[in-house]
Amino acid sequence: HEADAYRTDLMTLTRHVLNEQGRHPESRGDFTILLSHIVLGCKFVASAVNKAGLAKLIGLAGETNVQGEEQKKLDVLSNEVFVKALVSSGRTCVLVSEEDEEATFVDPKLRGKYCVCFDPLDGSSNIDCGVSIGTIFGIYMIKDKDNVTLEDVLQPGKDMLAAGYCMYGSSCTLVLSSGNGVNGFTLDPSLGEFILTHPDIKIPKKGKIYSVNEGNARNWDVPTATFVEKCKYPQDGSPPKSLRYIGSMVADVHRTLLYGGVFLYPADEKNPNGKLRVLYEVFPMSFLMEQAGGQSFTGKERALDLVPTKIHDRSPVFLGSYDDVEEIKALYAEQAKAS
Ligand code: P6P
Repeated sequence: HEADAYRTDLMTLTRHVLNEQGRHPESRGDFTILLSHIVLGCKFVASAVNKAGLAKLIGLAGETNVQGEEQKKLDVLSNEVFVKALVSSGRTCVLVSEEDEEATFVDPKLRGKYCVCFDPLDGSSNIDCGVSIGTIFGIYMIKDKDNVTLEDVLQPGKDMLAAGYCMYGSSCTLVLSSGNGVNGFTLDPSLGEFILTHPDIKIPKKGKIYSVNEGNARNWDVPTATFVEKCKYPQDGSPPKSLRYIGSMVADVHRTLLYGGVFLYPADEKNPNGKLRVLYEVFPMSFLMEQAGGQSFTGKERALDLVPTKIHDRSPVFLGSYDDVEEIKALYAEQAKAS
């Protein structure tokens, strides 16, 4: 009967979060309600993304649909869905979205105590060729509920309460941490529920994969160029590492988390702060990496120690297996000493 018990004892995301809430007896369940609204957004986007290819086929996505209305682009649609879900949760007060130039301050009547920074559909340029894309989010607690300002979303990443991503690929996988380790859930479309499939994810201490856009090699600084060279031509007789680069952050980070290795988006002469955004790409992924036993570095400091000055700030990022990032930190320390 063991097998039957397993099949009926489904650990859903909702149950898992309620269990986490149980760790905080004083909690009124606000965080649980907030997460349930984020999950609702993810389910909607998963369904829309899965239809995107079909929609394009029958002339819906990005063109006029049968009623002749201009069909919204998927990232615009996803952003609207998340903003509406987060506002209607009644648990948020400031929202930062990759799609919106300015932060959204929730109407005081609907305000809660959380700030959410998110990229509703990261990597959306990859939709048409079927490459996995995703939603990335990070959650802060506001500092003073009677005085809500932009400072509430310009906190260092180490003050994030929770972070996660939802990857829309061959299956829909939601990876989440609220500070007690990392758990992965897979959407069972027949139930409409996220089921715990990857409990307590830990990233391998060292990996055999490096993930970077080699097309930028001409502009790299010495430490990055040296690290990549060592991946290809190891000095210690170890086999060369494999290069895996999907070009969709959620997919590259998810592979790094499960298989180990290191993902790099370095600074270069063209982009002195790299390309990836601090609040809704670098911080959430760095939070998850640390919670899974890995680490994340900007070239100058621990990524989560960074204090953003503007909501769309960028930062270079080197994240993944603990030992691999240590190697990169040593190369940057050498450069700092030499300069
Ligand atoms: P590049 C996608 O456009 C994105 O924002 C991330 O998802 C991805 O990691 C990165 O940009 C890819 O950038 O310059 O290598 O195409």
